[in-house]
Order: sequence, then C-alpha cells, then structure tokens
Amino acid sequence: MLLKTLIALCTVFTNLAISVLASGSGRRADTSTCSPETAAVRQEWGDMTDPQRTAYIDAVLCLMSTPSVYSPGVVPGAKSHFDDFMAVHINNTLTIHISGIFLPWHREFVRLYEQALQQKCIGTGPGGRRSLRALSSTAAPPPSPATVLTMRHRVLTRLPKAFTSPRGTGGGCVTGGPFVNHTINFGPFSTNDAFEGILPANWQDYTPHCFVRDLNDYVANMYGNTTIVDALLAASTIAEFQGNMTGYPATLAGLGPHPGIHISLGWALQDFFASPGDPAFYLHHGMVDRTWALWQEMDPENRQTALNGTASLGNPVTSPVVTLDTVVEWGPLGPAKTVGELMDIMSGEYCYRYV
Ligand SMILES: [Cu+2]
Repeated sequence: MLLKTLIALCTVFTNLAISVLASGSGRRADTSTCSPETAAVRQEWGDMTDPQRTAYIDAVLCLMSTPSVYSPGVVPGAKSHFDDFMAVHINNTLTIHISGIFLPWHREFVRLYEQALQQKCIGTGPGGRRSLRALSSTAAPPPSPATVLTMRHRVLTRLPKAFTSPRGTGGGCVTGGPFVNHTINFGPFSTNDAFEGILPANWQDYTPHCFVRDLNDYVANMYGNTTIVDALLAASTIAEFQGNMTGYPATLAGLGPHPGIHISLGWALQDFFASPGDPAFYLHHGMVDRTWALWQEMDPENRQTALNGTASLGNPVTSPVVTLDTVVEWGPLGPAKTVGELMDIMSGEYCYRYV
C-alpha cells in the first residue's frame, strides 16, 4: 500500500525548490544499502490524492483508538497510543526544544509516529489494516517508568520577545471534519512553565478538553513561505540554522518558522508541552525535518554531523554540550539512541527521502 511509504507534510511550506536534493547524491561512504531508489518517499500533503489523504487520516484516527502502551496508572492521561506520543513529548519538553537535540530528537519522534501508523494502523500483509481486537493482543514494547525531570531553575536568561498578531479566523472547539470527536487528554499547560524550567507537576493527569484551533493566516503567511525557507537553507552553520528555525536566538525577524507555524493553527498546536495533540504537529515537523535534511544535503561533508547546543532548553552553561555520542530517549515509544544515529535520513536505520 502506498501509504506505507509516506507521511504527509504540511502545505504551508510549499513551492520549495528541491534541486539541492538531486545535486547531492553520492555523498555517503557508509555501507548502507539505502539509495534514492529504495528509500521511502515522504510526500507533500498538497500533492496527495484525496484517497491518499483519506487513508492517512483514517490511520491517524485508528492510532487514536489504539490502546496506550503505558502500564495502567503510570500516565493516566494516555488513553491511546496517539496520546502516548503526547506524553513522551510533554515529559521531554525541557530538553528537546531550543537545544542541541531539537532537530535529531524530533526526527526520530516523527519516524516513530510514522512507524506506529504503518505497523498498528495500516498493516503489513494480506488483510490490510489490523483490527483493533488484533492490536490489543499484540505485544507492546516494555513500558518504562516515566522519567520525571526535576529541573526547577530558570533556564533562559532572556525570555523571547512578546509576540502579537491579528486575531485568527477560528477560535474554538473543532466542530467539523475528521477530528471533530478528538479530545485532548493532557493539559493545557503554561508556556511560562517551560521557560522557567518547570515540568508541570500534573503533566500525567487525565484532563480531557476539546480540540481547539484558531487558524491565523497572517501568522501562517509570515512564517510559511518560500522566502523563509530560502533564508533557512542559506544558513552557513548549524547554530545559524537552528536560530533561524526556532527564533532563539533570533536571527530572522520574529519567531522563526518552527514556533510560527505552531502558533498559526491555534491553541492545541501552540501548547509548548502538549502540541502533538494536534495531528498537524506531525505534518509541521515533517517539514522541519525536511528542511534540515535539505540543508545537510547541500554540504554533507560539513553538515551531516554538525551539532550546536546542549541537551537542555535554552542551552544553559551548566548543561553538557551535545555530541554524536549523546544518548536521547523516547520512553516507551522506542529504544534510546545516540544523536549520531539520527543525523542522516538515508543511513543506519533510516531510509527515507523527501520530494
Ligand atoms: Cu516539540
């Protein structure tokens, strides 16, 4: 099935020239059998057919009905495997943003989500999608106890500038479309907590509330355009690339496209901790990953292993600098990996590419 090899990407970054992809072949000296011909292709949402989009959405709805892999009671808010991804993101928020592991951690996070859609909700053989009954009897990964981060010091010496914009066009519970019955089971959380280095004490709690969006074309157009992507790709160092992407430290006007697009869809996607509650999270981070991969591809010798920062939000001086040997984790979603395993989308356990 075609969908087994694709995950859709957000449309807000369309029209990006991809000539760099074609010009960078032959860069890999490893023994990987991955090639552009054998690599899975991640496709842009706008290029997908209606049946493909429907199949993708069906798989997401299936994940929302698939049981959590946490042991009962460990994370009460995790009612489904879709929620498990939220929980892992929430629990790691203070290390994986505005840090040296932001890009590699989210690369693997999106890959794990893609695999979950493929393996739990699309099926791999005759019979197509497995039934939910079959899913409930499959062996779940061994649940690991939730690791609660206890960092309580202020991690940023300077909070990002206040951001204002015209009001959005939506602003309320989603009342139509395929996710009309989707409930956000964690939070909402305060962004200020993140910038104070506080993981909310109640982060595991079951706090169901409606799925809220507030579409904001002004913000989407400001941060989701070709000029922004070109500026990202023009960065000469990974520090500059990360700064332009995340807006901290600010090297592009305003927020940068990563937080900008989070803000453009409204409160669910804006939640610094619980943003994977909006299914669009994975489309947006597909594009973040794509842009990073394209940037790496333009100068693999210098960029394939380029890192900058620490493994704590805001890169405080007390936090160790990230290297290729730094180990990163995704709780019960998958095994821990070194950052070095996450740097190339066409070697090691990765074999995918973007169009
Ligand atoms: Cu994130």
